[in-house]
Amino acid sequence: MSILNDISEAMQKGKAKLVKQMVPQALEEGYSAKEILEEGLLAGMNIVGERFQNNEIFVPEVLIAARAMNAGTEILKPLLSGNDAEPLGRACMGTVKGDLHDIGKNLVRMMFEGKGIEVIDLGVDVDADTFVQTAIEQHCDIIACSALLTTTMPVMEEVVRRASEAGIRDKVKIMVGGAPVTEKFCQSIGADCYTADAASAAAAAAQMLA
Ligand code: B1M
Repeated sequence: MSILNDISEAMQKGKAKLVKQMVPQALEEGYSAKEILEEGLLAGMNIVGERFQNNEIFVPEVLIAARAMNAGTEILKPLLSGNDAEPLGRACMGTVKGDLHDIGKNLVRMMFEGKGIEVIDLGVDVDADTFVQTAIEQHCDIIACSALLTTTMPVMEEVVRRASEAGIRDKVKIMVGGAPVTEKFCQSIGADCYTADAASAAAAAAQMLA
């Protein structure tokens, strides 16, 4: 069994300390940060998601697994994001109102920073006005919204509407993403860009700013 499986299992069990020990070990064994993220941590989180959906585990277990996941991604952060790129532009980013999921948003942030895009991280449970006011006050080129719940996706439409009402719609690109979000949804609400994962979100953002 590879250390990536061990990382996946430790993450699923919420063993943050073990994950913290094994991630550097996997790097020493020659696995790349991307392999550790995708085949270790994200693979583990997919299994957690399935078990959660099947009512085999419940919110507390998912929460400690999420903490273990964050412990691992913190170690990988400098490797995934790099730090020598020239600033390309500025984005404000958050998980929308009513939604507390932030693992995906944090990955998107890391990838944006890796492309040299400054990120103002608004955290979770962010309302439409906060996105728009921050974009105005901090001169952001991009508003990036993440949603993991079907019930919170409509906040993204509100962000687009509030940006139009505030007169900044032609100055700011609005990006949307998260597991339930689709290209069709993005188009239906008049946002500018949907991507399925963090790396393509950063690539698309960099392209829009170039
Ligand atoms: Co919740 N949860 N959760 N949860 N949770 C889901 C999302 C769910 C699908 C589980 C399930 O039933 N199978 C389900 C949503 C159902 C739905 O709406 N369709 C669900 C539910 C129901 C809930 C609660 C309502 C449960 C309850 O209380 N009864 C509750 C809601 C709380 C709230 O937000 N108000 C809840 C709570 C939680 C925890 C707090 C326990 C925890 C979150 C901890 C945290 O984030 N700090 C949690 C977790 C961990 C999950 C699962 C298991 C994993 C989510 C995750 O982090 N995935 C999830 C099941 C699943 O997804 N399989 C589930 C890994 C992460 C890297 O992926 O965020 O999708 P993701 O990000 C991806 C892409 O989507 C993309 O990039 C990333 C990959 O590169 N991406 C973007 C994300 N944002 C982007 C933005 C972009 C572009 C791409 O541009 C701007």
